[in-house]
Amino acid sequence: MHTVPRVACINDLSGFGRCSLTTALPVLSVMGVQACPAPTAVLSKHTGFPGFTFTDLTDGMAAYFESWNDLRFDWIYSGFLGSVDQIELVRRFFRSQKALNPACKILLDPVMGDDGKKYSTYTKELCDAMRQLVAEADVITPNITEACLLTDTAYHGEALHHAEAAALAEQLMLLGCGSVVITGIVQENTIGNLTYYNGKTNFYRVHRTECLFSGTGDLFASVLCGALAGGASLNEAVKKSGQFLSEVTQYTLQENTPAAEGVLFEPLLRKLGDCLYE
Ligand code: PXL
Repeated sequence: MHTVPRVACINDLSGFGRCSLTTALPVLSVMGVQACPAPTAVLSKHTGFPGFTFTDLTDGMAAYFESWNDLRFDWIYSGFLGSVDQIELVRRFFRSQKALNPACKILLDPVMGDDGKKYSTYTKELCDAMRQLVAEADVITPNITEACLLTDTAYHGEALHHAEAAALAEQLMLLGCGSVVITGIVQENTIGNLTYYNGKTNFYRVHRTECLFSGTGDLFASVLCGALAGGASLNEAVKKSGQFLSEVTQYTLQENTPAAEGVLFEPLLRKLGDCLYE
């Protein structure tokens, strides 16, 4: 591992709305990790706002990744991907980095939808391609909507018993990934994240806020990535991410800002730097 862990962050850059790269970069930096962005698209605002512009960057991505073949990454963190071609380019990048450095680990957040609905950009072909990409990952972080889409399971809301979530995680493992974190499992006034690793499940629950803010999945995966790249175990990393998300959503709720603007993580970001390389 590098003295400062090095992470390739494959995600879109949305100019407004606190998601994808504008979340990943500050979070990883404050956690003592070098974040190297590979933008998949540039949007003026995320897709939850009317009138956003979208510039697809697929055409430049092969050369971009090619120019990184003289670098070694400790982790690759991949998020929003907008086309089947892009998924294929990312799959090749995963493989070339693993060939260069077998210790390189992959965190794949299969950003496909939320709250029972696919994002407008998500077609059946994209779902199929994402399923194949999951097979390459060491850790995946689907929410319940994404877990259902990936496993062709009917979605019945965010409330799941432990056994139902564990069964979903087992289905996801069959796709070929190394471990699973299912995020956003609601149980009464708590929200939990279930890990499945080495045949064992763990469930971490925190206090739940009533409001759904956009970008929480990106924030969760970014903190998880920072902790993992810093050497935390999967269970430690999930605990830390869940606790941070709980604090930040409670703070955001108090401030009463529009949900589409995302969670106000900036005033609390410093807290993530308090326990570097635990
Ligand atoms: O937070 C997920 C996400 C990432 N990237 C873009 C989005 C969204 C959610 O709406 O629009 C561009």
